Amino acid sequence: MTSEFFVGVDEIRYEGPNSDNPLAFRWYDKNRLVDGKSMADHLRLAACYWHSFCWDGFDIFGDGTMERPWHPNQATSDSPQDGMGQARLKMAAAFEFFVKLGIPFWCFHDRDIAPEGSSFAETTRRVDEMVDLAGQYQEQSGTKLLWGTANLFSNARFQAGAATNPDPEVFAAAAGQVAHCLEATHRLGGENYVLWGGREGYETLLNTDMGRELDQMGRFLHMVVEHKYKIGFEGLILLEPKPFEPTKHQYDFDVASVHAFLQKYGLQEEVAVNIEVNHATLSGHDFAHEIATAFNAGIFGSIDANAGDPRLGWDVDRFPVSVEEMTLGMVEVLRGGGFTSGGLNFDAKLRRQSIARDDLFHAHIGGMDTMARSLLAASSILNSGDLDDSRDSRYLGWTTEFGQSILNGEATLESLRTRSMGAQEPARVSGRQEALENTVARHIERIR
Ligand code: XLS
Ligand code: NI
Ligand code: NI
Repeated sequence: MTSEFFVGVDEIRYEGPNSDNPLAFRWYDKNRLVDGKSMADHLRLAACYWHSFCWDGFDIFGDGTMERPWHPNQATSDSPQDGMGQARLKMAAAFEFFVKLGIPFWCFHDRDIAPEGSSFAETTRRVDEMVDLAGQYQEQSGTKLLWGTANLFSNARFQAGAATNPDPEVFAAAAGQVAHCLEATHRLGGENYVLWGGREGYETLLNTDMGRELDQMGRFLHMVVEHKYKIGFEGLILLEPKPFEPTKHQYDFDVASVHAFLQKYGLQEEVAVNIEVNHATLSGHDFAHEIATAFNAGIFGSIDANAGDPRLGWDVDRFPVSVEEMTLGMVEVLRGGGFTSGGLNFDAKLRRQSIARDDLFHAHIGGMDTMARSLLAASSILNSGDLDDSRDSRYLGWTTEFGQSILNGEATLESLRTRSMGAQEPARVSGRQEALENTVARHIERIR
């Protein structure tokens, strides 16, 4: 349709751990069977549109650094001068990238794929036009949509939130936008729909009625669920927790607070979570903890695979490189039964100085190999029983008649007091954390 953007990069292939080719996979071997399922089906990897194609490297201190010729400020005399032409050029580059990388899924915000028009009606026409084009690209390439989402945070109208805005007119604008984006996602066969509450939170209680705002958010989410059924969308509706940034107090702080919110508004059967690694870290939790919390609550959905920086307290969205951190996450994913409609989306961006066209490939190859190794290590750990056996033995007492009598309600505080009177001091046993850490390291070292 348009000329090649990533000139000089061919399709990325699996070459195995001994390959020195930097533009090849060393671990991501999509057809390799892991516990009877292909690696591709386990991981369900996705590339995101916003960081890779909409961001040109700008930060609060300076302009973009990257060559993104579809950006208005980079238009040359032979590139499209209008917003829609630029959007088409961007989409051509994006799908060229997805295909060359061989990544099975992509994700987008409505505003990533089409520039806003001067009215809601014009904006929706533009989104629709780009959705049609995306549909054609999906068909040609076989790339599928993991999820779509509405950007309810960039436009200045959302300065005080979208669903939680003090003004119902803004709520209405957000509702209209989500109705449209959910339909667009449905038309593209999207497997999930995500709501990240960008500005759903507050800065100060001096001007904020928290209870009222949460009620609004509960109502908004019910409307989303109602609309999902109305249009026959079968994917999951996912909330993406994040503790802060952009607002100081984000309502969807972490998985546990989202769960409490869903329970309060009767939505726990309808809505699940999209867990982002760096958001977990920012909330003071381990990534694996957030996954386990979601499975325990029955609301696990999908993952934004990225990484923070241990010394920076904001959402740096690096590509994941830590096999250890991701292995511990994948152990929980596999323990919980794996993904259904969710997957692993690289909500991750390049460093500002990574301005060569092939840097985008190196970043994703590293991320995909990291996730593949982590999957293999997690499967090896679980199959060996090394962790589960020692974990089970810690709880052995609960399987006895005595342990059961406590759980099934037979025992009372009173009866346990009586029992304690004659009992010996309970024997203490080692938690063996260091030994278990070494066990994990051994599995990571040995996978091939
Ligand atoms: C921002 C979020 C965002 C969502 C999609 O921190 O991670 O990128 O994933 O709106
Ligand atoms: Ni995210
Ligand atoms: Ni994020």
